[in-house]
Amino acid sequence: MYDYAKFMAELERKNPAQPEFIQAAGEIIASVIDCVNKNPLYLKNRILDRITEPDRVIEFKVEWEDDEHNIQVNRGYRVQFNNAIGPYKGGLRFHSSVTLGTLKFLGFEQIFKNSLTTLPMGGGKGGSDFSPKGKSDAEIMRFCRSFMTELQKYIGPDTDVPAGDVGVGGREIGFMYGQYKRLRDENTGVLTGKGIGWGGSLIRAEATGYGALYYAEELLKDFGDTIEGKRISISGYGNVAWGAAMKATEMGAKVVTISGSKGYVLDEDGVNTKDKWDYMLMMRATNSGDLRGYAEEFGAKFFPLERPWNVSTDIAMPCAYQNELNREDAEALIRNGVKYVIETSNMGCTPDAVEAFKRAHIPFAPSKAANAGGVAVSGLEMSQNAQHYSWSAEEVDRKLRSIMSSIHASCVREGREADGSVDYIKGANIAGFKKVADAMCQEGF
Ligand code: 2IT
Repeated sequence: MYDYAKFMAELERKNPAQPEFIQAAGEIIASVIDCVNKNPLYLKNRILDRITEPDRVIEFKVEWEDDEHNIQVNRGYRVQFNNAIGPYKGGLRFHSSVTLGTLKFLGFEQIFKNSLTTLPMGGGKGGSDFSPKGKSDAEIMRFCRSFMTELQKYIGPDTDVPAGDVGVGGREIGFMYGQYKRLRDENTGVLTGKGIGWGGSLIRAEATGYGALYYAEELLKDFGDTIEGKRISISGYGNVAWGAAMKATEMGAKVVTISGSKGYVLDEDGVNTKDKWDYMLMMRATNSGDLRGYAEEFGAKFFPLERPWNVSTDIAMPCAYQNELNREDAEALIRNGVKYVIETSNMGCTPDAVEAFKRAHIPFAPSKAANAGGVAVSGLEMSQNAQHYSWSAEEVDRKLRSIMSSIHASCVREGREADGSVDYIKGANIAGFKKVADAMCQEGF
């Protein structure tokens, strides 16, 4: 039998100074421990000990030259966490705050998220402490080339398929894919999020944001409610926030906030026109994080150095970073009448924020379910590459919608409580976990 406190104390001892990994593992283990303790096969297979240890962690040096001809040194990583149900799959994050602990938390979450998508993908994550902020295109290219020169030794279309995450979009994927081909001469689609003209999938760029709205639509249905007419606050301005703003608008909701590292914008007219969405894409390309220009251009209000959680809203959708919404923010949202929280950034809410929403009976969609649309369409990109074929936007979108609805159904099936209510967090964790744990038992050690 596993004892939660004892197991977590031992995990912390083995993984010092990795608080985000401990937080992510703690949340999942809390959800699944009863199910594990009731299953003799899981106990005999020591599933919790095995699943919390990455298969492999690769750490390497990335040397590159900046525009002033100075040599720069960064650290690169790939965490190949678990391949029980398919090749390692997960994004690369380039951000100054990246540490091994960050990537272990993201890789661990990715195992269960990928399992929920219904597609055969294992869990992995990688990245670097390289900050693309303020770098020229030429500098980003030199960095990406150097990063891939080392990473290519460890990845492959049936082994490990990286993609984008914070700081890694179409441009970075292009530079890395180009270098992979230069070194290996293979057109096997070893990265996802590629350009449409060279092996990418339609709807991949939009998929995380679209998928979050499809999931939200299903969750609201559980309460006899719809997205139409809702006021939504979003944080972030990148790829995820962009896709979410477009789909929310299409569904008849109004997105009133977006945010960057310098503050947030309150746009009472709604982030609802092509010009505004294109502005977000332009901001992403320059990695500036400063939305003052948006406020000036579109006549919105800018709140320097604040987060958007004081604004009254029906649906809150954190779309930026882990732990970006804390207990105080949750209490402000609750005071201002928030009805639903769709956590769209990976582990966007702190545990005490999640607890506050739970106490207030606010339905909460966890990120590993709500944001799984991105990696799901990455999986569909792999399928298209393997067939040397590409599907229409409508076909990909239809598959994405059906995957999000099946993820929601799994969360409800495994998260139903005795009183009839649904704990979507528990549901997502148990549903994602069981498939991987069963595979590990069947495949032996
Ligand atoms: O957090 C995520 O699911 C992603 N960054 C997408 C990963 C992927 O392989 O598309």
